[in-house]
Amino acid sequence: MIWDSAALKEAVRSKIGEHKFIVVSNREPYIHRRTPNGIVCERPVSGMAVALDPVLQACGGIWVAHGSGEADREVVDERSRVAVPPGKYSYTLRRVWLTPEEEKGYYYGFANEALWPLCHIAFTQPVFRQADWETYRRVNEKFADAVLEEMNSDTGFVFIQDYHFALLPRILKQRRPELVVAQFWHIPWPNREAFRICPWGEEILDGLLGNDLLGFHIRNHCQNFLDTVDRGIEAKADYERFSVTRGGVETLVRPFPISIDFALIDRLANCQQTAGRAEELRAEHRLNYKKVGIGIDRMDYIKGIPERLSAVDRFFEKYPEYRGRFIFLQLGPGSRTEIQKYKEYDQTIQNLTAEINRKHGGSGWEPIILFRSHLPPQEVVAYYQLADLCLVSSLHDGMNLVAKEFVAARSDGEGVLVLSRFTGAARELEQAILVNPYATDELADALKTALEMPREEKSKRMERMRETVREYNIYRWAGKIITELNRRLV
Ligand code: GDG
Repeated sequence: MIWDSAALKEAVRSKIGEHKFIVVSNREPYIHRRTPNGIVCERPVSGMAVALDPVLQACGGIWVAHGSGEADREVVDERSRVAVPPGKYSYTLRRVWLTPEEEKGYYYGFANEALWPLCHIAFTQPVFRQADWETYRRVNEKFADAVLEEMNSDTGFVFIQDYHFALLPRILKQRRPELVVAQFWHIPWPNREAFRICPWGEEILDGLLGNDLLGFHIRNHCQNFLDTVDRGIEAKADYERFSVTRGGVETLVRPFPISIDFALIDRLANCQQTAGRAEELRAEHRLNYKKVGIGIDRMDYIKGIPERLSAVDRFFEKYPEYRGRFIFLQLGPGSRTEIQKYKEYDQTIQNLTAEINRKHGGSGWEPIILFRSHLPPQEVVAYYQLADLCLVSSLHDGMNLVAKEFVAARSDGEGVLVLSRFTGAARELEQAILVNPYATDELADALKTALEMPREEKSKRMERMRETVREYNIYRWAGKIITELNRRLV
């Protein structure tokens, strides 16, 4: 059976039934912004929002999230609630308001300067500030208040997203032990040696063990979590059942590889508008008669962007016959620019691009085009379509949705995926050219292999990967989690 939106809705109806279903995430599924034409409601581009929106629409649940849009306060009622999606009104978005200090300490500080580098082995040292930790704790309490207010005296499920809320499950369980609480951790879980440096490691583990179900992308992250718990806190890890028991209560630890809406991207890729836009982009960037490689990422140090640019540099050194014949496009928006490390990273990428373009470019041709802005979703697909290869060179990545989107956008069987071994996606997309992003020569050679791969082989590999992503799609991800949660309730 291939999971789709209808199958997911059916699963929700039969498994969640009369129980309340509350999703918690930092990022909201709908954002209200002011424009010269009045307030508009936008959808942030996020795989998680795409997956969970139909679940909430099917069961009329509640989504609790940080109200971060500049017009968010203008559209809510006195309880900070707004009905969404606009015009359809199937569920409630409950916004939680944070002060700039709270956002700084909880989001930029502890979540993104401590937990993010701690969980990714990308050799960026985490910053552990006592004040950030205290703010993180306070904000987790604040979200708990909002969730419990929404739950009222009902029974139900709370499904928490990500590393912004490591303490929330325990707080919820302390106040309402009968609730079924699950969490999905969208980033890797490191090995226990790496995790040991966190000054508040025990509190974080205890917080997470408030969950009935804790999900990671891959089995290896689950195993790392079990190891960390086994040595780091008074609890019993069961490697057979993949669970942890603390204080007599069990937390199931399971892999649920996240994915994309394959059918949606496939449809977008095959519509004429997208093909037209791809042609326009080819002309705008002067890509005609050239081979094209692309990378699309938030500018984040885990994505290995300088490493990939160095490989492009090495590629032209080793294979100068490609000068003037190959262009690499690095796309995607800036990210977390309030954090110094990210500002420096962005500067490094700009400098490196300029240096490589100076070194190899000439006669109206530059080897790298760096285009740092937020693209409309259809344009992302148009870029996937015009590329001969897509390069994902993350130093470490929980899953990486770009790799799966590229595959979904290539029903033409053309296009080669060059994929870092250190992504969760590499476990499923075995027919990609798998690479070590730290090995510059290996990466440079992979570019050549991709560009010279015979058509038949390209299309065979692509078809296998497309089958995988078609089946293991985002609806399956959500459906499997809901099925597991339901077992806990009955
Ligand atoms: C975290 C984990 C895990 C990028 N630029 C634009 C744009 N994008 C879209 C891509 C893709 C998404 O952003 C990025 O997803 P990733 O999975 O690659 O990366 P993270 O943001 O780091 O996500 C990751 C994920 O959570 C889900 O669990 O896979 O491992 O780090 O969808 O297409 N979209 C648009 N314009 C852009 O300029 N519209």
